[in-house]
Amino acid sequence: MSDKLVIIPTYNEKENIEAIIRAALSVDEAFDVLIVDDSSPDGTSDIVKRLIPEFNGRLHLEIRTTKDGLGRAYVHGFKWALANNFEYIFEMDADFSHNPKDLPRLYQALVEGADLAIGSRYSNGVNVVNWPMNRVLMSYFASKYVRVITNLPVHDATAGFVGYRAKVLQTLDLDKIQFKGYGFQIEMKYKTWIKKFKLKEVPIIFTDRTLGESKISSDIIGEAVFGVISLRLRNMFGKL
Ligand SMILES: Nc1nc2c(ncn2[C@@H]2O[C@H](COP(=O)(O)OP(=O)(O)OP(=O)(O)O)[C@@H](O)[C@H]2O)c(=O)[nH]1
Ligand SMILES: [Mg+2]
Repeated sequence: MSDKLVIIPTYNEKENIEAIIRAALSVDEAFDVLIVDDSSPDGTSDIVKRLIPEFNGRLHLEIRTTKDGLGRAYVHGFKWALANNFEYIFEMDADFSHNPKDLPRLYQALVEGADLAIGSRYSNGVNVVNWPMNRVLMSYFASKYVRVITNLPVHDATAGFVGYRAKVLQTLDLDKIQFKGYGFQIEMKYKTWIKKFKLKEVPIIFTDRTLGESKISSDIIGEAVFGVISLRLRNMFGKL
């Protein structure tokens, strides 16, 4: 087994799942892949099950019974990764917004001393392809907003293409991770930073999905907007 694991949460990704698995497992530095599927009604997990024998123990599947948000799916994946002794643990979407070919650069940042490597759209201008302008603006200003409220020294606070050293995930209290959607990405970075771990942004280009449907919703956005303020306040009062 490799010491590097890519966790991919899925909900109704039948159009993308086989191709993203093949792409992630064909990156040079052998990464294992864990799919965390929330019992997708479109049968995503059946496709994964069919592929498992082909990859000699490098492809793993965890199925959760209900759709419970990407944050919860990642926490499940993190616990699985720690229980299985992975040292380098990555988050990646199934929809090819994140290019699996960038995984080695995230990994390299961890090897060179970062505890959290962030695939960043905004460390070097705005590197987003095919997103409608309102999504780009919302995401860009969300990062600015997070920075103003929390001081978190990161240009892309909602980035979902990241890598952790295992010790970060061992240190954070995973059962206390509260947010389910975009807020989850902010919460993880903020908690990692206040524990004095080293964060490093690695520039990436983000491309909008071409297949399947987006799962973003207005309550996820609301959770993030108010959640950031509550994170800051709870930290001020020593409650994190
Ligand atoms: N297990 C699980 N995975 C989820 C859930 N919600 C989203 N995902 C997955 O998380 C990843 C990101 O979700 P997307 O729908 O692409 O969200 P997004 O990237 O904000 O939206 P788009 O940019 O419009 O695609 C994808 O791999 C989804 O299948 C969930 O509730 N449970
Ligand atoms: Mg997406």
